[in-house]
Amino acid sequence: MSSFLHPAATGRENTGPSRMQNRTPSRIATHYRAITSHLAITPPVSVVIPAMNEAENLPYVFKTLPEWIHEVVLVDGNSTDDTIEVARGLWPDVKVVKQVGKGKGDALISGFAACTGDIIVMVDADGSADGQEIVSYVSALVGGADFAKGSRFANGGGTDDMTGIRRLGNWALCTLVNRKFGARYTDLCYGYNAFWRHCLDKIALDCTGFEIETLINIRVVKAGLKVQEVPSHEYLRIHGVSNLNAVRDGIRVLKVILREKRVPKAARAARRPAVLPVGAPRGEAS
Ligand SMILES: Nc1nc2c(ncn2[C@@H]2O[C@H](COP(=O)(O)OP(=O)(O)OP(=O)(O)O)[C@@H](O)[C@H]2O)c(=O)[nH]1
Ligand SMILES: [Mg+2]
Repeated sequence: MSSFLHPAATGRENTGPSRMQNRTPSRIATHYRAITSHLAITPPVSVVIPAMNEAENLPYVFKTLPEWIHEVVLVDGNSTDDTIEVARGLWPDVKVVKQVGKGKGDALISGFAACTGDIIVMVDADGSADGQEIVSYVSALVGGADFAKGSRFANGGGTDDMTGIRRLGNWALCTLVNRKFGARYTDLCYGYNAFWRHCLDKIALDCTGFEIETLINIRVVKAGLKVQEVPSHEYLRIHGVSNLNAVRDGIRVLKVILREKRVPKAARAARRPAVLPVGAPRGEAS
């Protein structure tokens, strides 16, 4: 099988818009609809895509998104390319949140606050995630999990996009989280995950950078939520360069792990949640 996803047509000639015109969210929210030949669901599914200068990759990303999803929320990190225009050309009713702060964590927190679906899926915009896998995440959630955690190292998962040093760092940090928090994770720093929206109240996210996935993974365990790992394949970023710095961001992840071990549950519960209620997004949505 090819390691690359294939691009959708770009811009105005894309076939996506006409395909999307038949979607009516109110019908989606109250009726069962088939997402595979063997599964029909009622909960609306929101897909949150953090994107910073990903115009060239978006056609690959949107092409793989299933047509039954309720909404796409794209959080733009002050892109200097045509990220927003390309997104609107590919998915006309995309909700664009213009990020006020900085960092992937900040972007995701803003995007989660803007979601109206009951299920939220996080998908990177660099072409490394295959939207066809969303059905596996949703299946895990409707099957009883609170949090469907993507894993490149679970049976059936894989990665084309990990250097030796990153693999080692991810393994070491994952082992540390498992030891310190009693988790049984096979992967830690991976951006493809999904959860029921009500989880946000229990994990009160408050970070700005790439440590966001680690923070989520730790907080769901601390909150006693039911986690199911979903095997996932990470493809190569298609265009552009990574925003992640293995050493700098690895240290940030380590700091979060150590901080979370120190913070007692009660102190965290007393904190003001960084995720605002629906209808009060931190970014500017349009
Ligand atoms: N809105 C926003 N998106 C961001 C920011 N930083 C990263 N992203 C997005 O987050 C996603 C993941 O970032 P990447 O740079 O691919 O980092 P990564 O996937 O952890 O690392 P690689 O495996 O090297 O690709 C991409 O869709 C980025 O565009 C940010 O500050 N703001
Ligand atoms: Mg990436």
